Amino acid sequence: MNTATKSGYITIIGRPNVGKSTLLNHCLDMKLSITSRKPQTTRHQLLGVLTRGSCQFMFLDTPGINAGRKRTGSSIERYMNRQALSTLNDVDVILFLVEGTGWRDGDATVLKHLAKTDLPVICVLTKVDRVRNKSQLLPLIEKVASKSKFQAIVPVAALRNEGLDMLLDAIESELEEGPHLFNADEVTDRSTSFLVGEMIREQVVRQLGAELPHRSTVLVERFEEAQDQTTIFASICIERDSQKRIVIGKGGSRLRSIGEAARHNIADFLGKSIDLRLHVRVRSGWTESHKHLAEFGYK
Ligand SMILES: Nc1nc2c(ncn2[C@@H]2O[C@H](COP(=O)(O)OP(=O)(O)OP(=O)(O)O)[C@@H](O)[C@H]2O)c(=O)[nH]1
Ligand SMILES: [Mg+2]
Repeated sequence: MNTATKSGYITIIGRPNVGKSTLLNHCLDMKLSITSRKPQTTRHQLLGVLTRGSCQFMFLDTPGINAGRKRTGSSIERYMNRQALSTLNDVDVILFLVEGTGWRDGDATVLKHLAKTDLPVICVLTKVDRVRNKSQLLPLIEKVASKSKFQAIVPVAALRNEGLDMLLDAIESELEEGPHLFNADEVTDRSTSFLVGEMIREQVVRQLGAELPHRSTVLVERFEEAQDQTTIFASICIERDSQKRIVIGKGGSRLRSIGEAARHNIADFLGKSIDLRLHVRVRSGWTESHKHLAEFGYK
């Protein structure tokens, strides 16, 4: 009998909004990473562990890589690119995500970074449920194949759980024998407080207009445990006083709606009743200040 186990780190890389976090969540069959229709939703590296039979997949979800912002970008944008690119030095397999609806300039930017490594790269064509005529995928597969050497090119529709087993098989065949580093029931190394903060930020990103989400962050201050309920105190931090009324909304309606949706997801995740006390605070210039970035966990 062959009792050898396999394990390895797999980074999920691609331009913003290509479907990285959704792919991670559907591979894990749980909502670990936050997602939205807006680009630049993910800000931090996030480990998600899947143990399937004798193989342990240690996925790293990453922020979308942006082009040409090295000098002009804000501190937070540079932080996000670093979070993604730094994974390229430390993994066994790279998943390079491209939308099944077509190749874009942003994909070429990401591919340039991949050219610097000689790790195995699997190209994942995402959201193929949006491609009505599947024969349209063939020209894209040919185009992608002509750009670089990929171990495999795998179409998936993560939202419908299509293509995921094939993808996992392709990854597994690239991984070497090795011990499992996590227990089978462990999913991440991130703290509850980090995950709770992300679930609140997800609603900020989803419920506020285009600009504000990038100018705000969430600070989880403390948990108070009672017998049948946990009270969580957290703040949404913004840059300017004038943004306060947008976050709070008419008669507090927006803040209530953000809090209610986040509370629901947090209660689901923790499997217990939650009271969420949400405040809005102004920290001017936090996206530019190294001190504030560090305080908010952007190290
Ligand atoms: N139709 C369809 N939509 C998808 C699929 N996968 C992701 N999406 C949608 O694409 C949008 C972006 O998904 P995310 O998973 O947040 O993308 P991301 O690459 O993590 O984005 P950033 O973190 O901002 O870089 C969301 O609205 C998802 O619901 C899919 O398989 N099919
Ligand atoms: Mg994401």
